[in-house]
Amino acid sequence: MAIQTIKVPDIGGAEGVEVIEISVNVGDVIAEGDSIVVLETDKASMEIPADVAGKVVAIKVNLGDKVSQDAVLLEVEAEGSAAAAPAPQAAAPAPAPAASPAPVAAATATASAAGTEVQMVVPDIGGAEGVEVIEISVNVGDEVDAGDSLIVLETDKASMEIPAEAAGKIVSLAVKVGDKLSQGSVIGVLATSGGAPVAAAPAAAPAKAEAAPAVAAPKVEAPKAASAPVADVAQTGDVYAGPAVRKLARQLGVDMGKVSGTGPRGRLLKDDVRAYVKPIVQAAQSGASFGGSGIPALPVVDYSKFGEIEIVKMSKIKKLTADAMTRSWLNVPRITQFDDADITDLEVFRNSMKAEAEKRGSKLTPLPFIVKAVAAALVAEPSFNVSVHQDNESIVHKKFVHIGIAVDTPNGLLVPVVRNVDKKGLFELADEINVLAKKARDGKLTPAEMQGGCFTISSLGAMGGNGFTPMVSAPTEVGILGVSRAQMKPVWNGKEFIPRNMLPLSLSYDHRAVNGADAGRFMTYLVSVIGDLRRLLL
Ligand code: CAO
Repeated sequence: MAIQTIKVPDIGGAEGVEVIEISVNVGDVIAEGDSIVVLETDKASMEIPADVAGKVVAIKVNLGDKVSQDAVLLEVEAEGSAAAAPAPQAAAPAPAPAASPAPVAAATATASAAGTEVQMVVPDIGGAEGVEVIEISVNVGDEVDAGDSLIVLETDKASMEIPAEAAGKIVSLAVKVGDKLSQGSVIGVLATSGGAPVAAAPAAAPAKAEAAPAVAAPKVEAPKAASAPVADVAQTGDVYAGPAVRKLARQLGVDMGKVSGTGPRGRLLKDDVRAYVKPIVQAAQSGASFGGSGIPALPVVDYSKFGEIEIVKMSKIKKLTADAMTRSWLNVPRITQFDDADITDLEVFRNSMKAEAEKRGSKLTPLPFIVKAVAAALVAEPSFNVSVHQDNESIVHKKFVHIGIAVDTPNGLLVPVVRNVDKKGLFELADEINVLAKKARDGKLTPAEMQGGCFTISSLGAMGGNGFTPMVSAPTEVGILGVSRAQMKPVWNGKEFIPRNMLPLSLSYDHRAVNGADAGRFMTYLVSVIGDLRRLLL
């Protein structure tokens, strides 16, 4: 078996660079290009890749050692090398693996001044082409100092920050995460604050680039000038991590900002990322529903211990409803307000219209009246016809009035949406509700017929009850009106109690979007319209 050594390659002339991570153990089988150790200066960290595949038989450095070019890092029993002569590269200064383009310290963004605005471009990055943008460290409008990181690029083996060459304000950005950049690619425009940028000036950085041929050897010791780019920098924003750790975090979808680093000076290690992910995976595998908000899972219960049971699968609609309700419950701070509407006159009018309705084939229940009154209230109180925007910083104001009607079906709850209710008459609404309710019960509603609602009405009036607290259909709707069973009640008119037909209403709303005063106005207006339909004409 031929034992080969892996040495520190050309690291741009840096001397006494600290070993901060040893990524392999004795006995590990490594492939060419695998990261074996991580070295770090005060400005940059770099992974040293294996230039030989095989089994690690000895590790020749310890954490904290200071190494320079040609220092021996590992001894490897090279793959398939039983009878082979020692590979020449084992003794020679380690050449760079072709697969890992060099993160080369190079000139910072060159700029062409146009007044005080300069274009920021990718400097010489050692000939690497199509290097991925993994982070954008600034936003348009940000003030930056010379040397502040603008973006982070990453190859398979290295990441590098591209710093601003001058202080100023970011005017525009021309790149996004995932873009592939090469030398000269435009990053954006900077309005420099201190006159012309110093881009063309620093000789140190270009010189560094020239000194480093486009091979895989990582370069360190970025020039100290403010405009100097930094090769393989590990500190990005608040996260201090090497490229392999960043890659692992990205693959697992981990937000590195949430992981505590246990490496030297708080550096994030692969083990830190794994330790963060492990309990989440374990909780998911145990069948627990583990919400992003850290909601404790419900305990598993064996109901058969208490008596005979039968387990029946939920219908698809019931499962979707369960998910939607849980989402709403967890995301929407819901308030429910109660009131009674006097429908005595409405009922007199409705009964007077029954014969006419029957003649035209319509069924006139109290529901179309309530739908029409809700539409009028949404128009009169536009602060209620809104949704919280997904950016959680804006409110969506709707210029249309579409109302969902909760329909009980054998398969579960469905909510078809009646569009442009404010523009429709009572008979038209009654007919449309009947058609949609029938389609719902027959399982014939299309997805489009259940989308776009501003508000829902859930009528349990035919079944009974004094009131309930309906759930808001999040995120698209802001409120829902629960309608319970109308009853004759004694109402004080200032002189005496008189019998009135009172309809209990429960208004639930998303308190992120609507405040109590708006809801109070909405409910008062709604009750007044239901109580006196002539108000619809005002
Ligand atoms: N008080 C007293 N009686 C009422 C009433 C109320 N609030 N609402 C309806 N009624 C009466 C109707 O007038 C009708 O009586 P008549 O035939 O004598 O006129 C009877 O109850 C039956 O009405 P209906 O249910 O056929 O019609 P509707 O227009 O009231 O409701 C629909 C239609 C589709 C909403 C309803 O059938 C339905 O599915 N409701 C269930 C909604 C639901 O499941 N909500 C819970 C969702 S969870 O938030």
